Amino acid sequence: MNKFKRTLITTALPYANGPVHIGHLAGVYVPADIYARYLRLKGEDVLMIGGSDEHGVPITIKAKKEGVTPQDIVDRYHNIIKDSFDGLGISFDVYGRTTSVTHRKTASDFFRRLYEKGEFIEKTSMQLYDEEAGQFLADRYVTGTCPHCGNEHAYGDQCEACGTSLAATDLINPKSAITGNVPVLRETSHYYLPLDKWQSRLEKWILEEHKEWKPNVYGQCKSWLDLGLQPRAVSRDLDWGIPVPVEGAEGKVLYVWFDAPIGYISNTIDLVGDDYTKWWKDPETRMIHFIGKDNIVFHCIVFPSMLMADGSYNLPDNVPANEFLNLEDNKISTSRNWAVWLHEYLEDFPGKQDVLRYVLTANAPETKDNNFTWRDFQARNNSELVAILGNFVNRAMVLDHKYFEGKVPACGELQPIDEQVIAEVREAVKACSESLDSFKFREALKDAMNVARAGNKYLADCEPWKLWKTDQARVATILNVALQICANLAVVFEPFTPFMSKDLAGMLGLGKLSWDMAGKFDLLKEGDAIAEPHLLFEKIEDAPIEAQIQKLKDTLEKNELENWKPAEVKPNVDFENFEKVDIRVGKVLECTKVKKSKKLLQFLIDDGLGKRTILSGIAQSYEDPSVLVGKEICFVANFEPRKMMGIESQGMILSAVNPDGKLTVISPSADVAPGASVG
Ligand code: B3M
Ligand code: ZN
Repeated sequence: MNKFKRTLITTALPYANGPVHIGHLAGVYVPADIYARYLRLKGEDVLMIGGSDEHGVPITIKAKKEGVTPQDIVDRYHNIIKDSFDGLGISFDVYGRTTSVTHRKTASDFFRRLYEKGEFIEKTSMQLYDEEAGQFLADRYVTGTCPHCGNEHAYGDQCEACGTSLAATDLINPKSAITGNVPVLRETSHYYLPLDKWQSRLEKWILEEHKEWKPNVYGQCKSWLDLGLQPRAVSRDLDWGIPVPVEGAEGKVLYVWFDAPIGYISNTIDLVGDDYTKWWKDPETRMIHFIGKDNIVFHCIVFPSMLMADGSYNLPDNVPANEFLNLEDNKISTSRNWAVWLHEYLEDFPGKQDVLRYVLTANAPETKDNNFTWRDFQARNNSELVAILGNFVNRAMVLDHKYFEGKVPACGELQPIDEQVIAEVREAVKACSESLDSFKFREALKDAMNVARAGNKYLADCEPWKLWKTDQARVATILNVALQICANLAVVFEPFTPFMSKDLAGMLGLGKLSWDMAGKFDLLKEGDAIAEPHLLFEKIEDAPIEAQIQKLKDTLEKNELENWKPAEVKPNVDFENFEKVDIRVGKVLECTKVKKSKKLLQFLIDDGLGKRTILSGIAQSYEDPSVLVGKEICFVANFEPRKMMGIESQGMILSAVNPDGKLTVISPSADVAPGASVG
C-alpha cells in the first residue's frame, strides 16, 4: 500500500443553501473523518480538505424566495455548516468556501489555462429562456418530466428519481422555476469541455487500472463510459458565480460543477500556500475523494477530464462513494424538511456526538441505501455503546479501584484464557486495520467493537471477584489484562468516537495515541494511576426519542397540508337526481356531545315543521359544542334515518372538511327561516 508518501483527502463541498443532515454525514463526512483520523494515528502525512460550495442555482433560488442576496444565504449556511462539523469533531485541516478570493483566482486561472491550451469547444445552441424573468434557465431553474423514467419533478440537471443526469432541454414539458412559465428557446453560446476527447484514457485509467474501486462506483463509471462521453457545457448564463475570465464572455459564469471541485485545490492553497503542488502534483501523493453516489460522475469523469486537460495534476487514487441514507423509510429531503439536521442534533443531544457518529457508521450506506430510525439509534446506544463498550470499561476500572486503589496491578504469569483474549484483541485490531484500509468502515467498527466484546466476555469468564479471597495475584493479572484492553479501546475507537476515546485515554493516563499501540498489552505500566472512573456512555430514555419521532410526524403533517389539493370533481349528476336530495336550513336548539363517543355530536334542530334529532360525527372539531346553539345550519332532511349509540339520527348535517381534517358546519350567510330549502 505504501508507495505513497502522503494522502490528500477531499470531502464533497456541501451546497451552502441549507444546513447539513445525517445523510451528508453518513455518506461523506463521517467516513472521511474516520479515514483521516486513522491515517493520522498511523503517523501518515495527511490533509483533509473541506469547504462550502457557494455557487449554483439552488442558492440563487433560495435567495430569491427569501428576498435576500445569494451572498446572504451562503454567509448564513457556511457558518452553520462549519460550526456543526466542528461540533461533531469532523477534523478538517481546512474548511474553506468557494466565494473566497483564493478560490475565485484559482478557478479563473484554471479555466484560462484550459482556454489558452484550446481545451474547450465553443458552441452556439438553443437554450431554454424565461421571457418574463429575462434569463436563461439551466439546471435547477427548470423542472419538467424526466424522459427516462417519467418523473414529473425532474430538474434541468438531474432527475432525482432515477439518478439520470440531464440537460435542461431534455425535459418534457419544461417549466421555469422562477415564474412557472413555459420557457422559449433562445440562442446562446457556451464553452464545452469535450469529455469524448478523454474517453479512452478514462477507460484505461478506471476500467483497467482501478478495478479495486467499490462496485457501485466502478459500475456507474462503466455505464457512463459505455454510453460514450459527450462534450459538457462548463459555462452558464447566470449572474451568480465566477465570471468566465475570457473576452467576449460577459454575463457568463463558470458552471458550478466546474468551479466546485477546483475548490479542493483552492482550499489546499489557503492552508499550505505554494506547498499545494506537493499535495496535488507530486505522484507520491495519493488523493481520495469522499462523496455521495450522486456526485460520482463529476469526480470520476468530469473533474479528472479537467485535470487531464490541464496535464499537471494527479488523478484520484480512489473515490469510495457511498449510497444514500434514508430517514424512517423515506428519502431525506432538504426541501421537504425530512431530515435530522446536524446543528439541531447537537443542540438536542449535547455531549452525544459519538453516539451519532457510531450509529451512522454502524449503519453506513456503504453498499446499498440504508435506513436511519430513531429507535435503532436508541437501541444501538443502549445495547452496544452502553451495555458492551461502556460497561466493560467501567467494570474493569471499578474493580481496579476496589482491589488495587486505582493503580495498575502487576501482571503475573499468563494463563491460556489470558493468551486467548490477547489473541482475540490482536485479531480484531488487525481486521479493523484491514477494513479501514479498504474503506469498509462498518466492518471496521464491528471489529473495534469485538475488542470490547472480547473484554466483556473475558471478565465474565474469569470472575475475578470470586478469586479475591483466595488468589490476589491472579486477580491482579486479570485486571492488568482488562485495563490493557481498555487502553486498546481508546486507540481503536479514536477514529470512530474521538470524544469517548479522549475521555478514556485521559482516565487511563495514556499520552498521545498512535495506531501501533493497538494490539499491545504493555500500554499501562504497573503502578500507573487510573482516574476515578465515570460512565463513558449513558442510557437514552424513551422521552427524547419520542420527541424526535414526534418532530418528524409534525413535519409530515405540515408537508401534507402544504401539498393539499382539492379532490377531483365527481361525475356529473342531472337535475332530476340532484333534486332528490332535500337540503334545508335548520336552527340549532341544542347541541351536546354523545356520551361514550369521541366523534358524535347530538343536535336538536328546529326544522320549521317541528323538532328533529340529528347525530353528526364532528365532535373532534368542536371542543365546546354549545357554540353552535342558536346557529342556522344546512342539513339533508330526507337522509335515511339510522341509529347510532342507541339514538336515532333523522338527517345529516352538512359540513366542510379543511385540509387539516377539521370540520366546520355550513351556515347560510344571512338569516333564513328554519325549514327553507337549499338548492
Ligand atoms: N455541492 C453537490 C452536493 O452537495 C455539490 C458537491 C460539490 S463537490 C466538488 O451534492
Ligand atoms: Zn428520471
